[in-house]
Amino acid sequence: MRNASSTIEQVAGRRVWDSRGRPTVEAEIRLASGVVGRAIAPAGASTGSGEAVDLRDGGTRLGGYDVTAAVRNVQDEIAPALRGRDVTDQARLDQALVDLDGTSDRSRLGGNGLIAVSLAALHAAAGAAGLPLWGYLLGAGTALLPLPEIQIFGGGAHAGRRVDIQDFMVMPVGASSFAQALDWTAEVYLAAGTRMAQAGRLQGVADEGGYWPAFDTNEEALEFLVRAIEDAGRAPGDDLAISLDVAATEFHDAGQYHLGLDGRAIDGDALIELLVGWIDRYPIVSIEDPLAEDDVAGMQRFTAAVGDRVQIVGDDYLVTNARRVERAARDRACNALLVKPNQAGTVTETRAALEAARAAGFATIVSARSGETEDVTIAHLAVGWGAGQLKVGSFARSERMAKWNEVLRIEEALGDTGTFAGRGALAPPSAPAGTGDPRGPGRRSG
Ligand code: 2PG
Ligand code: MG
Repeated sequence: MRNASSTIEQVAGRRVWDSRGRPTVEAEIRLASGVVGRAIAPAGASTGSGEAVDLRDGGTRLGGYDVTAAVRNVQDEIAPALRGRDVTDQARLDQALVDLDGTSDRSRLGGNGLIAVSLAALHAAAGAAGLPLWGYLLGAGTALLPLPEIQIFGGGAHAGRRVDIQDFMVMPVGASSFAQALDWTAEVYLAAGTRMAQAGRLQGVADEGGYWPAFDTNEEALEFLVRAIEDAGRAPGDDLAISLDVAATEFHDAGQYHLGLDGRAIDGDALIELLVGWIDRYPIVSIEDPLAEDDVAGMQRFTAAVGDRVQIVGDDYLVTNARRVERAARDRACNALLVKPNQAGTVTETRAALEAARAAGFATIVSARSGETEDVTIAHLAVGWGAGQLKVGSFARSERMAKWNEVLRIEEALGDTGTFAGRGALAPPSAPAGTGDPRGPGRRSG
């Protein structure tokens, strides 16, 4: 017999607003017991072509970004299909959503509505169990607090293409707790802002709260980042390392990579050479989407060149898809997965991609989108699934800080029973002797 307390009584959709001032979908699920689960869909700007797609109204109103049809679909189609179902059976619930949509890219009902409903169901299930979401997902497992990946300069599609590289980030690999990792990051963010101001280049922030990248070259941003870490009294590479999201799909066209800032177009091999040069000269531990999403041969060459010393993350390339992860593992085309629930479309598909990554020996990074809200679900997923790493954007703006702060609360609740993932969360798991440790060679003088 069905457990009445976990039976879905009502599913509601509502239009709310995201961090770019665009409409997005919130879903709310009420159980027979009165427990309510709620979640809001985020939205990307540099999206992979294989992602579940958001349903937007189009036209001229609100730039075409309105979501009235997606909200209506939650109310009119999804709600009746879920009413009376057991919320604790997430896999069946998600399958019902996928079947109801009927498309491979979730374009009929809208990936935005689907992920909001799927995550709301997960929240309701945790609520029915009387547990915080992270605890519901973790069960009896040991809790791992994620190594944060935090943007200091935002570029690419998040900053009007002011610089080509999308995210210049730090990872506090030497910190001994999540709280300390944030302390160090706060000092670096402050130092970077001061340095930008002194150089007359402080022009506000990009979409994810990182400083607007008023640089003359892509590499200058790396220089500034290393200096900001030093200004904060920290050791680049040992305390805080650098990570990049190249988001190369965004500036790729017909086999050429167009570096707008440097005023030249280069082929994949030249881009690899450029990136490997940076890895040699700067304390870079992680590079995301170094080549375009369909440049598998390039990803393979890059992984063969540096996959034993840096983490190579597939975002647009893998789009949180288990089959793509399996293929990438066979192809040796990267060694880590960026996990974005709204790329997959449902919680179950997201989890499947994470499991596929784990089975392949890949590292995993739960990630926010550039369009976000106060929703903190990903903080819970990162801990509950033991992902090891969490990418949220910068250290400013409350849609970002809400997630960092939520992990602080979780860390406090865990007390001695939680372990900070630290440097060990990065791929590759162990660098071969002779090539140094996974943080790479560090910054060379001269
Ligand atoms: C990414 C994300 C977050 P977007 O590319 O990793 O930085 O950006 O949400 O625009 O895809
Ligand atoms: Mg990315």
